[in-house]
Amino acid sequence: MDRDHADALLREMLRIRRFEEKAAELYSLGKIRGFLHLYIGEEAVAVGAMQALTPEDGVVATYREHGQALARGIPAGALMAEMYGKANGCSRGRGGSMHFFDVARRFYGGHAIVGGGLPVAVGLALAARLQSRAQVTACFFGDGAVAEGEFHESLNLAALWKLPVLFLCENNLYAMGTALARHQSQPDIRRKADAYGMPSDAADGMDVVAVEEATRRAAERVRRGDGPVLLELRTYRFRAHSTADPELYRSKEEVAEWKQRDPIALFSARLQAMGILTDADQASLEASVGGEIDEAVRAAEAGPWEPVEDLTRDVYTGTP
Ligand SMILES: Cc1ncc(C[n+]2csc(CCOP(=O)(O)OP(=O)(O)O)c2C)c(N)n1
Ligand SMILES: [Mg+2]
Repeated sequence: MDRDHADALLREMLRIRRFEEKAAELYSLGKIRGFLHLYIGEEAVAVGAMQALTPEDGVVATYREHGQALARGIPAGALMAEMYGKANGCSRGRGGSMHFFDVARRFYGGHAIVGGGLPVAVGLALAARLQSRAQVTACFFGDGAVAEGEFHESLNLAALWKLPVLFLCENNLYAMGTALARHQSQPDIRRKADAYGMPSDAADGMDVVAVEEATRRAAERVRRGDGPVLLELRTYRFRAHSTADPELYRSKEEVAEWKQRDPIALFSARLQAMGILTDADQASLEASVGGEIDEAVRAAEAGPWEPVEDLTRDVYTGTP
């Protein structure tokens, strides 16, 4: 493996991990409020998949989107400030953790409604087609979203119209407290694409290289103009669903077993074994990522609150 690329993958995963650990700490201090869905354990999915996308491609994600936003290049300070509700946040402090948005980077949310991003992605792909723009729209969604009508409607239309959508299912086995096998008659998610005549694939979501390879293959296919592809990435979240979750639906042993396959630890061990990462490299990477996160917190702390006079700006109200 090319050393620079390996470094970049490891750095991106570490940035997400440290950013979220800090966010959890700030949440317990009351600096961040509302919901906070951590991606810890799933970093290889966002980082691996993002390698296959160009800046022209669109990205749609869920409320568990800190990883995608960071990997897409939205500055950590703009994300931290968003979670503080500050005006220098990427959504001007109006969205918070679940609603990151950045038009310039073609990052179209952050969607709090389960499955809500799927029709948006299909619409973006249709717009790209109508405007003759070569653009793939990558749509991340959870295993819980496959139970939603929007999932089926979106796959159907995208396949029927051969739209350039890359459907990326982050299958972490649970939708809040509901295990996949408790809500799906067919728990093999990729097979759902068969009903729409859509090609599909699956990859180990704890292995950043496997995710990158599978996403590159799928994205190339979409780019050729053959229509959408469904790619299932099998992963696991190490933390609770959100901030208030006693985790009674899974055993500590199961969580511990998955932690043996921590995507960051796995990848750095692999690089060490290949002789392209030393302990000193890892320490300097940690220091540089730590500095970036500290800087992000400073930006959030120093950021301005939106002036009260602006609070009704962009608020949609119907006329009675
Ligand atoms: C339409 C809708 N129904 C229910 C909820 C409440 N809810 C929030 S997250 C969630 C679980 C979704 O699980 P999954 O899609 O697997 O994503 P994960 O949280 O595992 O990343 C549910 C049911 C919601 N936000 N939207
Ligand atoms: Mg899930």
